Amino acid sequence: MIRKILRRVLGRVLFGNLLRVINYITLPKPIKRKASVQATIDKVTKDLSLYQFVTCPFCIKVTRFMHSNAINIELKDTQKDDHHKSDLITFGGKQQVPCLRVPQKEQQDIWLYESDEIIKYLKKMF
Ligand SMILES: N[C@@H](CCC(=O)N[C@@H](CS)C(=O)NCC(=O)O)C(=O)O
Repeated sequence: MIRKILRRVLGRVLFGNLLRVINYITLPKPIKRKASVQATIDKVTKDLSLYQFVTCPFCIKVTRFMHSNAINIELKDTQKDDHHKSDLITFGGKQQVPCLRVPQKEQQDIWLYESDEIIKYLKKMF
């Protein structure tokens, strides 16, 4: 039983880290925009945050998309920081990552789960 759990956990850690390395060495170059256009986009994304952790394949999918499209969003690592993890559970509703937090001026923040939905949202935004 313990062996089984150990094997599963170790497998996940190894797979996650392998994916992380492959992602790092195959990262495409980000698109280059005019400085003024990039500044406008940065202004829009300045208050957004992505709850994630580095060995999560679904998070890598989203951060990779952000990287290639030069979308700068603050990353909040839920494995390294317990505050981020508890915020995600308390306000977002579940521990699942990736989750994009979109602050709203006069309403409750949007906590957007599901990597495909996050990418769709970012594509629509730009
Ligand atoms: N369908 C989701 C899957 C996300 C997912 O399974 N994330 C894992 C980490 S790789 C997770 O947060 N698991 C913990 C949980 O679901 O509570 C997506 O595409 O974002």
